[in-house]
Amino acid sequence: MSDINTTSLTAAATTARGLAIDAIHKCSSGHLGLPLGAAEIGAALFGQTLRFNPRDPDWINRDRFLLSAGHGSMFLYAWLHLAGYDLSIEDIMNFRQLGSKTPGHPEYGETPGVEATTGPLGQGIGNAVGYAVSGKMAAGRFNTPEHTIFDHHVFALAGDGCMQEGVAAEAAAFAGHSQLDNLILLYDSNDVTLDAMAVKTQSEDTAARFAAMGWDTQVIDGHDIPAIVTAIKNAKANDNGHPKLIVCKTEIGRGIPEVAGTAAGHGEGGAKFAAAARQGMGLPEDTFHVPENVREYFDSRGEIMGSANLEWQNTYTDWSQANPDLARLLTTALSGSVPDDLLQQIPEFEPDNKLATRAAGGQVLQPIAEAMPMLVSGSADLYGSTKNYIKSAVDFEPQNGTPEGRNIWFGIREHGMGAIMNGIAYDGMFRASGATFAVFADYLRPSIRLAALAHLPTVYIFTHDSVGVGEDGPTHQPVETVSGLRVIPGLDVLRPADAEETAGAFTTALQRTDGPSALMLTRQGLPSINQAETRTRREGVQHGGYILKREEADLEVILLASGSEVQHVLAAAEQIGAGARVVSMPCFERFERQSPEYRDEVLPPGCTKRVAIEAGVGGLWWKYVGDNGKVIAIDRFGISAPGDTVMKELSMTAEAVIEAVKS
Ligand SMILES: Cc1ncc(C[n+]2csc(CCOP(=O)(O)OP(=O)(O)O)c2C)c(N)n1
Repeated sequence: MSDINTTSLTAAATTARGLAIDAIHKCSSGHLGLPLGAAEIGAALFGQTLRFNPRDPDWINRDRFLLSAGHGSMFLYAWLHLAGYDLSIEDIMNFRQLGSKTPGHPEYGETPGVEATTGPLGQGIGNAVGYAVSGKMAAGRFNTPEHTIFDHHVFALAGDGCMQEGVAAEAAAFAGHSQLDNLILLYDSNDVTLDAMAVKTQSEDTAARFAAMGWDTQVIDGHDIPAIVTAIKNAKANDNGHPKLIVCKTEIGRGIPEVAGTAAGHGEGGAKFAAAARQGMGLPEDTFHVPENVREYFDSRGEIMGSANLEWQNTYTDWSQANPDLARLLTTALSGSVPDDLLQQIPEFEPDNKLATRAAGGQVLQPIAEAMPMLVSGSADLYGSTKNYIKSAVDFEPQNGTPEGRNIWFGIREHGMGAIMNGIAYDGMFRASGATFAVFADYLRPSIRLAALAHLPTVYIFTHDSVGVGEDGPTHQPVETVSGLRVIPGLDVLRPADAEETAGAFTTALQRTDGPSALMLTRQGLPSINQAETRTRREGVQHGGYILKREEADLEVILLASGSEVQHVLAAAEQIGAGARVVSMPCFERFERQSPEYRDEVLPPGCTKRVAIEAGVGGLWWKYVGDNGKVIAIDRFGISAPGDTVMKELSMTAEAVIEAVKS
């Protein structure tokens, strides 16, 4: 215990409480409960046990810390400030203001030291599991018997809310099964949620639940700094195949007696007692005050961290000289660059193929996986259907000695998969892709939304993308899903029409590094669209929409479709005659990013006679067909019957297109 400076850490905890009170009082909003209740946890982490260098926030062997309970953002900002990150006292004063580095909930990319965008409860636990997966994979790939480049730990701080969420349970079960012993979850167990005392809604023994999932658990007094430090040190030292849960019993809102220990302590309610509380804690009159001794303490921590970083740097240099190929791979991975010639690496398909786009995707993935060694591909227990297994790689199974594996068996845990993929993506070394049936995309939608918000380049492989699924019936036939994904800002939704468009869609998605992409692929076979050159189809996808078949006379009508319905507009165009143009629209979002000139070239404003068809709800197509146009869509749930029958029954035919043009 002798190396713990309890006096300084206690002073730091009081200072952090003061910063939270002052920031939340100043802007009259925010959540005081956690920053006050978990102040000693912050001191034990940032003042003693976390390994990081505030001068190099991206140090790849730093311990990662995620505040899963993102509402307690002032906890994170106060400790990042004290620890010496580039977050000034003015930034703290600007808490929750326009353009500040201290937004309402932590946002990745806005603040140095913030490892994940959190706020939707439970996601941060899933993200931490993803970071731990990434850490295991990195250690498995890059450490050598002579040199250890990666041996960091991943921490998350979560409250009752995070622990109650299903996504946390999915991710935690995966972590226990996968033996992610590099993961340490601190549970701020204060028996209070937002509306009420936690006993109103929870009566489980959370530690026992985690123990049953294969975690090591400890229960400690979350205000006892030496006890927290000891628990964390034990957790770090134990590479025993078990992730660690430290249940920290705390009092919410500690320091404001009027609200402490009650639901009133959760939000900003306690701020009105700020003056008395500050006095009670022995804080000076000056607000936003950081005493000199606390500054000095963290300055000396900074020195220690700087030396640890330097020592690691020396190991890294030796390692990179001894392993130039590995070093090159790691540097390339961290740069995020993707081979320019990815598309050229994919062999052309036979022109008369009738592949389902999921099957084409499975073929396309193999050369891509060769060209992108850091790409990992998971599935929520549906590899047999989603076809995205990397054949040249083994499974990610630390429990069986293969942490270097690239196929991640997420189990039937779609939401967990989404949050874990985000964690892998935040870590910035591996490219994460994951698969399930399209109709279950909604199970991970909150994670997709966060990937889009945080600009993470995750790739979702959603197969069985329409009522063409057939016999499984309406429960398994997506109708609103494709459009539902299209309305998430920042997400590219790609719905290729044949095998060559699928090659274009995969490469387009993987070459995008500033946001997520969803690939919507068919269960059923589709004809190859030989009316257009292979290159036209492959590269057309990059533009989101393109002329698949140009009119041979004056332009009379434009027929638009995506995915499996493109065959029908092509067939209809043959019947309609020389004035028909066919436009394939695999990705609305990419089309919208093209120049106005390009868009007008594909969809000339002068031609208002337009018909679109899609096997799903039709609302979003109206912006492309306009008031004079027609949309053939499925604005209802599907039918239990063979896929061809359902498609015909619901007007997904060339005849319906011809009919619409005639009328
Ligand atoms: C998914 C989700 N649901 C609801 C909320 C709104 N919310 C924010 S904090 C909170 C209560 C959380 O309780 P707990 O984790 O115990 O936090 P504490 O009261 O200890 O600060 C709720 C319901 C949210 N942020 N995310």
